[in-house]
Amino acid sequence: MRKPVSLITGANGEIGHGLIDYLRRQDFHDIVALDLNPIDPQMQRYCAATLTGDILDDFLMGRLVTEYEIHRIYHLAALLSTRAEYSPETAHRVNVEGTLKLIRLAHEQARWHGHSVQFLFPSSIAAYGLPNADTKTRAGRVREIDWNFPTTMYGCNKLYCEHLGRYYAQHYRQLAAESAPSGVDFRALRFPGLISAFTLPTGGTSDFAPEMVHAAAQGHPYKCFVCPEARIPFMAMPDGVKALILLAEAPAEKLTQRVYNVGSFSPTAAEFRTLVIKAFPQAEISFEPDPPRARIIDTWPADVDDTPARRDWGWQPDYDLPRAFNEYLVPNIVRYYKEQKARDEHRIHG
Ligand code: AKB
Repeated sequence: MRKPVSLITGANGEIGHGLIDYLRRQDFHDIVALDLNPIDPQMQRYCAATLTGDILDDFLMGRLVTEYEIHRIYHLAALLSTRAEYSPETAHRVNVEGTLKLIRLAHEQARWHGHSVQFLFPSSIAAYGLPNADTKTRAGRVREIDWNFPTTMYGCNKLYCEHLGRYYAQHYRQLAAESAPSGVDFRALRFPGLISAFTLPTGGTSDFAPEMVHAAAQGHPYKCFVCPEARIPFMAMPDGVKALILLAEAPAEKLTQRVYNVGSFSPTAAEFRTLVIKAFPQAEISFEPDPPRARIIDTWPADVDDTPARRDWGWQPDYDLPRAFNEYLVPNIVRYYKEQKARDEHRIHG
């Protein structure tokens, strides 16, 4: 009798670190962690199994079906917005074809063990596309159905996968002689820019905020690639993990939609810089906008309306901007780099 497990793809990424750190404290499913790179040794101890491989590898997908009884999938593997612009076709393969392979895995698993498989999908504010700064300002807090005109390959990928998941959840093989539910319980969040105290982002356009605070904590000068007035929604990583768990645990009958906004705080880059300087007075932070990347940020909303998430499954962020800095980011980042410096010195001097 195989034990039910939760599969986490992209487990070595920013959300993966936070999610495994949360799940290890819960007596829920065993964790199977999958990533293109070896799983962080610090996290391996919390996982029943760790796999290194590519979600595009059909042989690996076959192994997952035969070796595990998967009841929940957190599909975190993706190429983020900036990286995806340098390799749009690769991004499509990973972000779309990879997601379809995981949805089909969920479908096959559901047929095998007879239970629906929850598929938690991190969509993004990149699914929105506002045409210019004035419209962005007037639009204010956008709803899920507003401005779904993404201008990045990553945003197009995320929006399409939202529809793919909704198709499997609600319309799968609708013309079949004996139409039966797919067994895929797809649930998606449109995450804002997530900021972790313990990991640095790679390849995102919202990375300017975490990059700024991590550079300041290390005493490195930072040239911000967006304009001072650039404003998008952000969230402290613990709230990102909280939203995933709350959505996963929400009774199906409470959900009125498959895709939810979740919001927390929406500072301008200049406001964020002010808080970083307050925490690290010696920080050298300048603005040197990179026009193409700055233009992407201008297409993302200034803020999101997360009323449906609050109404349907009790979403409520724990961290506003001051608390995110004072209680999460600054104390943890300072400790993280102090411990890293001690590790480096120990490695050099023994
Ligand atoms: C990115 O910047 O690409 C991501 C996102 C906002 O989804 N962090």
